Amino acid sequence: MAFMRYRALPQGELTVEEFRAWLSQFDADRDGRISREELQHALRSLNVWFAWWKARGGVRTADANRDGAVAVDGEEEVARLFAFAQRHLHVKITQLVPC
Ligand SMILES: [Ca+2]
Repeated sequence: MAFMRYRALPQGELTVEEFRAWLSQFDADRDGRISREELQHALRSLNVWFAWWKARGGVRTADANRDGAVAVDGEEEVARLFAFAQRHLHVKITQLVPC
């Protein structure tokens, strides 16, 4: 794959929609789902340590329907991954569920 520059995760407090927009750029095969490999790229772009290990944990936590990936356009799986990011990546989130 060619070297790509990704949009950075916005600093400060994030909404779910901002998180989703950031996440969707890592959907390399455009199937609407973030696989473990794709999540690993996302975490690497944040210079997260142990990206492989955290990507595995993130998908495991967020994959509500157990299809092995996180649905980017689904409410539940993105919300779960968002909660995971908040706990493990020290990402600040304004609200978990958009009003
Ligand atoms: Ca994908």
